[in-house]
Parts: sequence; structure tokens; C-alpha cells
Amino acid sequence: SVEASIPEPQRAAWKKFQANGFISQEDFEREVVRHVETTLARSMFNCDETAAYAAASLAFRDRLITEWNRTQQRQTFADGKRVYYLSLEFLMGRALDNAMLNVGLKDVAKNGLSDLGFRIEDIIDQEHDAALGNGGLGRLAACFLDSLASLNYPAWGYGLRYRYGIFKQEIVDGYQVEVPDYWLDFNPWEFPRHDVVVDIQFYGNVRKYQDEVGKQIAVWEGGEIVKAVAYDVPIPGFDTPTTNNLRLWSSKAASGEFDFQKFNSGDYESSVADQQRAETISAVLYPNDNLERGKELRLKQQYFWVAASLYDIVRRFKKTKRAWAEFPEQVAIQLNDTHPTLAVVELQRILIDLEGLEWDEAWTIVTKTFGYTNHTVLPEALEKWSVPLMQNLLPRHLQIIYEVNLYFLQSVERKFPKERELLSRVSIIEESQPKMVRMAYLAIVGSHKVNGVAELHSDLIKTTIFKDFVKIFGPDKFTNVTNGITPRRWLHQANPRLSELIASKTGGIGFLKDLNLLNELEKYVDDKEFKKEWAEIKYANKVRLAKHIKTTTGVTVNPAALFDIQVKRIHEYKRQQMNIFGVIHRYLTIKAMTPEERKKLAPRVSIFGGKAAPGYWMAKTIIHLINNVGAVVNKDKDVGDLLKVIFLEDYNVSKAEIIVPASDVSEHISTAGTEASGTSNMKFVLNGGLIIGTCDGANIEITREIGENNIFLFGNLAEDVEDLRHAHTYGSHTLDPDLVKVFEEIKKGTFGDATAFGALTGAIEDHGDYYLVSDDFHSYIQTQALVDEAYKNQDEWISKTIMSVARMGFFSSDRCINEYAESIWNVEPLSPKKETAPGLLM
Ligand code: IMP
Ligand code: B1N
Repeated sequence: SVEASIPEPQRAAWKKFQANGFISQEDFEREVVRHVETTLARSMFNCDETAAYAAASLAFRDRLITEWNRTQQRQTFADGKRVYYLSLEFLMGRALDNAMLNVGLKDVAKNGLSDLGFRIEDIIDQEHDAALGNGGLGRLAACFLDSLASLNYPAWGYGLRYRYGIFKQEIVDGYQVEVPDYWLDFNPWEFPRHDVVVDIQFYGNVRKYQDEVGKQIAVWEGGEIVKAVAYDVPIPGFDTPTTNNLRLWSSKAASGEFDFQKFNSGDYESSVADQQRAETISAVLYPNDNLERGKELRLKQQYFWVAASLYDIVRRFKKTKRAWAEFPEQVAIQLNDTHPTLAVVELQRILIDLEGLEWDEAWTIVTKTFGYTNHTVLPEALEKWSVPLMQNLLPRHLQIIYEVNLYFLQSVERKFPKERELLSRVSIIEESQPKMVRMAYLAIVGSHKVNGVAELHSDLIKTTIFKDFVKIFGPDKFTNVTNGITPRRWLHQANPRLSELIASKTGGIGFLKDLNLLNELEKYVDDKEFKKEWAEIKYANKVRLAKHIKTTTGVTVNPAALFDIQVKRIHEYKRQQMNIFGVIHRYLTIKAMTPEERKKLAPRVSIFGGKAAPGYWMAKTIIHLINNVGAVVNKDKDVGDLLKVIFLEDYNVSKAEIIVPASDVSEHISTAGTEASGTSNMKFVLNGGLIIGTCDGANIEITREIGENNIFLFGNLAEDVEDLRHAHTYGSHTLDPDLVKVFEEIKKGTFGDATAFGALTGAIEDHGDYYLVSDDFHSYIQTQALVDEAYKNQDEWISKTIMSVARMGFFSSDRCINEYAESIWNVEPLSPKKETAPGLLM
């Protein structure tokens, strides 16, 4: 704080001894040896790769934290607006490689490590992924942090420091088994801030009274207190000194009066139990993707994290001694889905109950501060919290929600006086048994902008789930910001050779900061030499994946075969079941062929990967079927190299960095209208793979950018889905004949005990085929045949992939973050060079 800052006369000494971080190889080696010998208390006689990883990371950490400090000081002195990205998930992956590349010292580290007796790849491979997320939503948050820092925006991420991230997946006898992911054994990338601690209150009750001047006062009292301790993770920008902060909160028991009372009255056991309960809050990430199950602990996590973050944000604002009305000019808060929506209520509570503002004054500040991003239209993923649950856990917040709703509904009634139905439709409180709080509606009412994550999705939310709100607030409140990915991790880091080749043709690594420079590659679509090199890189990436497949599954795959990859969370709407049914269809086709016919076929490797939510039975059944099909196909002598089926265990960010550069074709085949955007589709194309996909999410914009000749689209359109579903339920539902044959084979027991897969086939045959697998199957199979044909003409195929990469500039998360900054946050970058504020410790 300002009070703790060193007085002017003594600052010279600080400047003299200020840490700087290494730049040369010699300094790097000195730092590594110093960390091995002093921090780790080891020596050259017992330094294994784990120790070398630890020391190298600590050396980089020291360097990052130097820039982190300077960045925080610079941003504090500049005194401008900051962005706060609130997300329950940050799927960061590994940090060392990223840090080395972003600060531009990977070569220094490579040579330094080699001088000390290590290969940099082996050292990088020691790191445990930071996997505090489920899938796309969490990885998007990580890409955003990279772009925010790389573009020099003053920005903080706020999240939870889960002790256990997403579980590790093991495949045992074809079934998914979940193993806890304890990742904090050694984590050099976080800084515990034992001085940044916030008391968080739960339960209790609200006392209301009138003060001397007759004003209504509400006091939330009693209940229990849990402490939130801050852990800071430095986020280095690419090719800039800007190093932003990701602050993660960890829960800890308050050893305050509550515990002491119990302790003193002899209730030792229950006071220890309370401690356990407090620590449970940040213990584990909920492993559900696109599904909310309404558990009390989840709501506790949400409030704990939101209250700690807002306390921190408000404290920082108060240091500037500004009037409250200026809060939205200093603070932009983005809600990553509805998970942090309680922040809207908490800020209103702080302003009216603790700071004494009038309701309207406070509410104006609140709505100007928040923006809300919607990531899904799936009904099972739209958050609702039971009113009795919220009443018990957060009694004051529930009162405020009711009041927000009252004023909101009154304003709707004034505007649309005759529409009674409308009021109950848009009410934040659903009049069900029990009553429920609709979090998305609360987020809309509490924000000044609502955005979807791809064009189709943003249109869909305006015409379906949020239609009434467009009518109430007008269309300008709703906007689109199509997702993006960071080219640093997803091209430069994952595919260094391709990145190098591109750099050699586009005038250096500038394309990593301005991805539109990829356009330059169009010139080379017919360049023989270039195409040869391009193809060699793809082949080498496939060889690398083939090796990984061999060591992890024991199956040998031919790197010359077409690699067809679908890696993402397992979900019925993403339709891995359709993919595996297609694989079975291919298998049956091959079996029915003569040896001569088989010779004309293009060999294929079908690769799957992804986790199922532990309680999602159908998703687990899909994994089981994929593994059973693989077991049969992979050992069938008739098939040989023509078809291999692989399930890669424990798909995560660091494995994605190996898998993504190795695809020829990747599958993005969700039922139209269900996948809000998808981001792996962008990653695969950026790495020179083509897509087979539906007209859904960002596939549509990818097609627009790269051209429809460069993508394999199939299937029904979003606009027809409702009618098709209706027809299934009320008309006669005849299944696709090819799919029927696939089902017959499954039922014969070709892929193991058929009863195991009854639910999977039954969902399509008997339960309405909600995801339209049968409706799209024929089109899918036909389009896969087109893929086979196209792949035979390698020369043209390579041209397609070059042309696609050249046109992918739009999908950089830099573009995406700049759009958020302009259209939602109204913040400007703070470039390090321009900073000249007096008194800056630089
Ligand atoms: P916070 O906003 O109080 O969390 O501060 C974040 C970081 O900004 C601190 O750790 C400091 O490095 C820096 N900082 C905060 N206040 C000041 C200040 O008054 N002078 C210089 N640096 C500051
Ligand atoms: O967010 C991604 C999109 O690219 C994907 O299409 C979308 O499915 C994904 C509740 C979610 N939407 N909703 C979730 C995750 C966890 C949870 O508890 C919902 N994830 C998405 C990025 O925009």
C-alpha cells in the first residue's frame, strides 16, 4: 500500500540493488546452479531432470516477477482503467516453455541447459499441467490472459486455486477411471500472498433497522467466516515486458472467535471439522463441462471467489481516492459465463450496505461496470440456484436479488403494460417448486453488454433464450465477439518448425503479433519447394504423434495414413458417437471388399481423446464403445493399415500441443446450433489441418475466411433442428439404413457385450434422437468419402492447407481481446515504453 512505500531519500539504495533477471546464457546458468545448490539444496551429484526443471523454472520465475513488479507499478502510476476477467476456470497448461518463448530467451535456455547436461525438451516435459479448467471455456480464459498481456492491457484474472484440477483420466479395460490430480507438490509459478487475506462470510441472518435520519439499514450478521488467501501467478506477454497478474484464491479456516468459542467449550473435534470444511471450498474443480448440477459447495465456491475478488478490486479503487461515480471509469469486470454473477449482487451490497450509497446511484455504477459473456444455449448448462439454498447461504444477497428483480419487472411493466406473460417469462425468479434464481437473467440485467462467442451463437441467443431481453433492452445491449486463440502457444510453441517456416516467408516473427500477416503465405500455394517443406513438417508432426500413440497404447500406426482426429470433452451434443458409428461403417465396408478393392482405399487412423464428466453415464459409454471398436479393428488382419482406431488417454493442454499439429482432418461435428463456438477448430486449421464439420459455431466463420472449398461441411442447419426434433417425437422416425447396419453389428456383440451399448443405440432408436445422429449420418458418411478422395490428391490437399493457414488471421485472440476492449471495456493498452511518470521505480 502507499503507507508501506519507501520514502524518497532511501529509494536510491533500492534502485541500486533492484533485481533485474538474467539476459545472457552465462547469467542463466549461474541462476540455475544457484537454485539447484541453495533453493533445492542439491548439487551436480544429484541433479536429475526434475531438479533441473525446478531450477530452470525458478530462474525464469525470478525474471518474470521482476517484470511483474514493474508492470504493477507502471499500471498503478498510470492510474487508468483496468480490466478484471472473472473466471471459475483457467486452463493454463504448462508455463515454462511459454515463459521462455514470451520473454524471447528460449535459445539462451536451450544452450544453457545443454551446457549443464540437459536437453531442453526433457526439462519442459517434467512440468505438470496447471489444469484448473474443463475445456474450451477455461482454455479461452488462458488465451485471453496471454493476449491481454501481449497487447499491454492493464488486466487481472481472478479465479480459484483448486487443490485438485480436472481429474487425470485412465482407461482400464476400455472404461474411464478418474484419478485425482494433485498438482501443487511443486509449483514455482505461484506466489503466496499471506498478507492478502480477505474474510468471507456465509450463512447468518439480516437485521434491518432505521437510522437517525430514517434510512433503512441492513446488517448481515452471524454465520461463519472463511479466509481467502491470494496466490499470484505472473502472466508474461509475448515480446513485451508487460507481465500481468492472475490472482487465485485459496480457502483457509478463520481461527477467529467462532472456532475459539467451540474450542473453549470443549468441542475440539467440531472445531477441527470446521477447519476441514473451510478448506473444502477451494479443494476441487467441478469436472462438468456444459452442465450445472446445483450443488451447495459450488455456490459456496462462487461466492467465496467473487467476494474476495471484489473486495480486492474495491480496495484498489479506494486507494485512488476517487468518487464512487468514477468506479466504472476505472474498473471493467467481465463475467466469464454466469458463474461469477453473484459479483453483480455483491458490488451492489458493498455500495449500499457498506458504503452508504443510494440504491439507484449504486445500481448505475454496477451495470456500467459489468459485461457478461454467454457460452452456451444448452438448457442443462444454464445456471439456476434454488431460492431456499441461497436464502440459507447468502440471506442478504437473496434480498438484493429480489429487489433487483422488483425494480426490473416494474420497469418492464411500465414499458409493456399489457403483457403479463412477459413478466413471468423474464422474471429473475422462476416460480417453480422450489423457486429458482435464473443466473443468466440476473447477469443480463446487471450488465451493460451481453455477448455471445461466435456469430451464429450470438444470433441464436438473441432469437431464442434471451429474445425477450432484446425486446426490453434493445438490440444494442447484445453483441458478438467471436472467440480466438493465442498463436504463441498454438502455433509457435506447439509447432516450432511450421512457425519457423512461416517466419522465413513473412519477414520474421511479426505474424505472431499480427496474425493477418499470414496472408503473405498465399503467394506460396504453388511454390514447389515451399510445399515440400510444408508437407515434411506435417509428416514429422505425425511421426511425433505416432510415437506417442505407440508408447501410450502399444498400437503401431502408419504416419502416411490420413490422421482423422476428434479431441474434446465427450458429450452427446459433440457427437463422438456419430464419429465412432462412422468408423464402424468404414470397418464393415472394408470387411465386405475384395483385396483388389481394398488396395484403392486411403489408409486412415481415427484418433479420439477427451474426458467424460464422472457422472455422465452416456459419455462414458461412448468412450467404452470407442475402445472396444479399437480392440477389434486394430487386430483384424483383413484391415491392417487401412483403419486404426485410437483412444488417447488423459487429453489435456500439453497433449493437445502434440496432437493438434498432427491432424490431416479434425472433426467438429456438433448438432447444428449446440456448439457455441469451439476453439480447437481454429487451432487445427492454423496448424495446417482441414476440418470436417457441421454449420455450427465458429466453423461458419472459419468457412467464410478460408473459403468453402477448403472445408468439408455436412449436415442439417441450425434453423431446421427444431422441426426435425418435433418430427422425431410426433411423426414416424425411420433410421438411416447404414446406421441400422452399424447398430445390428453392435447388437450382434462384435464389439463386446451388446447390452453395454443399449443406452447409446436406444437414445437414437427409441428416445427421439435428440442430437440428430441419424438425420446427419448419411451426409456425414458421404462427406467422409469426399475427404478420402481429396486426400489422394496430395498436391491439391497441401495447397488447401496452405491457403487455409494464410487466411486464419482473424482467429487470433489478440483480435478478439481488442474487440472486447473497444466495444465492451473501453480500456486502452498501457505500453511500457511510453511510461514517464515521476517517481517510478525503474
Ligand atoms: P494492488 O493494486 O494494491 O493489489 O497492488 C498491486 C501491485 O501494484 C503491488 O504489489 C505493487 O507492486 C504495485 N503498487 C500498488 N500500489 C503502489 C504504489 O502506490 N506505488 C507503487 N507501486 C504500487
Ligand atoms: O465455451 C467455449 C466454446 O468454444 C464452446 O463452444 C462452449 O461449449 C464452451 C458450464 C461450460 N460453454 N459452456 C461451458 C463450462 C463449464 C460449466 O460448468 C458451462 N463451456 C462452454 C468458449 O467460448
